[in-house]
Amino acid sequence: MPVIVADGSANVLPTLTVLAEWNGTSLTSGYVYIDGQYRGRTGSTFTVAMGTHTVFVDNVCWGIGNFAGYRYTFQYWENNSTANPRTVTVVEDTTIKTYFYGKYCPGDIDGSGAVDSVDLGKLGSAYGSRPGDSNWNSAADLNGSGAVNSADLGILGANYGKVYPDP
Ligand SMILES: [Ca+2]
Repeated sequence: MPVIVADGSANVLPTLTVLAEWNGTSLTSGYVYIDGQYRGRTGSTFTVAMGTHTVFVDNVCWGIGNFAGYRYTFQYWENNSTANPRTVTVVEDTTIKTYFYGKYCPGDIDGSGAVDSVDLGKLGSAYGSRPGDSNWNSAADLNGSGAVNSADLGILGANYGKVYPDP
């Protein structure tokens, strides 16, 4: 539903819903940026000004809940575009969808297939960050909590030395 602006004017803001999917399952752990600002997770609906916007979905995110340990990589949008960020013109309530590729590889921040010192370095660089921070790295948020902290270090430590061959 459109949202009435609470300033007494008759302006009505349209909404933009950003969905994500892997293998037919909706993904709610992707990080959505609209016009460069972090707005929230995939699967959410955001109000935007009428007009053209850039939408970026973080290239890597980790599953949450039943999908913990799955590293998701951006693939393409529903229109087959791989542009990320992409441009979307919103004149009415609009839904766009992105498709990710998922792989079970807990701790493998850089997607190399092994959990090693490179991953530890990346976690260290992003430690303490949240989306929007200059040192934020969604790939280092191993539990998809929206923060890189000791819980992520624990996951990395528990999986250190593991190797995940490509299927
Ligand atoms: Ca985390």
